[in-house]
Amino acid sequence: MSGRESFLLDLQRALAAPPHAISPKYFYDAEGSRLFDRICDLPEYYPTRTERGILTRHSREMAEAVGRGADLVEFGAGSCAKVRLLLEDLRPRRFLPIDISGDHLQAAAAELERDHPGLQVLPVVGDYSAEVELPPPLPGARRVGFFPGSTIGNFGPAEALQFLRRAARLLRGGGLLLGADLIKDPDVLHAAYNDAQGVTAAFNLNLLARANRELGTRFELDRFWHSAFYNAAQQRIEMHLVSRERQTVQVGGVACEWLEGQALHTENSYKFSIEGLRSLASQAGFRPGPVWTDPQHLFSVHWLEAPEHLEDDA
Ligand code: AVJ
Repeated sequence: MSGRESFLLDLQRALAAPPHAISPKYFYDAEGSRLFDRICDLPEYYPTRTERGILTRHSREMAEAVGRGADLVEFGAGSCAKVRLLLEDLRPRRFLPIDISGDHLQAAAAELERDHPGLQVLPVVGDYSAEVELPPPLPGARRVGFFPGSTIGNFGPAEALQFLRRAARLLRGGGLLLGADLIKDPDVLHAAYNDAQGVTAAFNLNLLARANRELGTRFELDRFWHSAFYNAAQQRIEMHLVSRERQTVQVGGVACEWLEGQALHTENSYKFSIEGLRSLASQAGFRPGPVWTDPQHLFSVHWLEAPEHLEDDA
């Protein structure tokens, strides 16, 4: 099925019946990727800046844990900006960035290769939350995963466990360098997803703008508002698109009704405790190693070793 077809079917399904939820992967067309890059520069959005600080400050220790000359795979590489902070110390033999946003990825990979002659960069366009086909491993190199940005927080607990189980299998004999956002003052979280300039709102609403571009729908963006709040019981930020009024929108020949105040759930962003994340990783078959964090304990980066022989290798 093409990307367009799956977007259409998923959107129709989300609008037809509760729970009215759609995967956040649909945020990332070219425009959405551009908006996300702008989010990363916002004063309120601490995760990117904080993680970059951690990677910069501790790259040498990370290289010691991870080992040099790896066959490095990044899940959801986007602009490939973060791996740059590690390359000098990590010195991987090859870099395989995986991302769903094809054009964005190809451009970023080309730039990276230009800036690092000698590094082999092989972009893989695909959905890392599903099974992706990777080129065969480099003979003699350990496969190491890099999953920064707390993108793992987009998964619910069961899906996160499933993702980590697959990653442990894919990376056995190597490991995973994983960024995870930490549980903190809800006011800080709230501000990070409700920025003053409205970039996060535009990012959220871009889901409907993208439908207009790709699916020929006629969503009027000003008839919806961006809602983002911290759900403390579930330890996650939730984002929703809420209808300001009662309305009907045609989606691929299906009339979709919105009641006033009806919400389409577009994203979860789970927050973690260091211990909670280590225990999840252990359950998935990893051996949790060193953890690096910032002085304010806003964000964490974990080295998770994937043993050669997994216990639940079924
Ligand atoms: C890319 C999933 C880590 O959850 O913070 C940013 C996405 N959504 N602002 C996050 C996002 C709204 C981001 N992740």
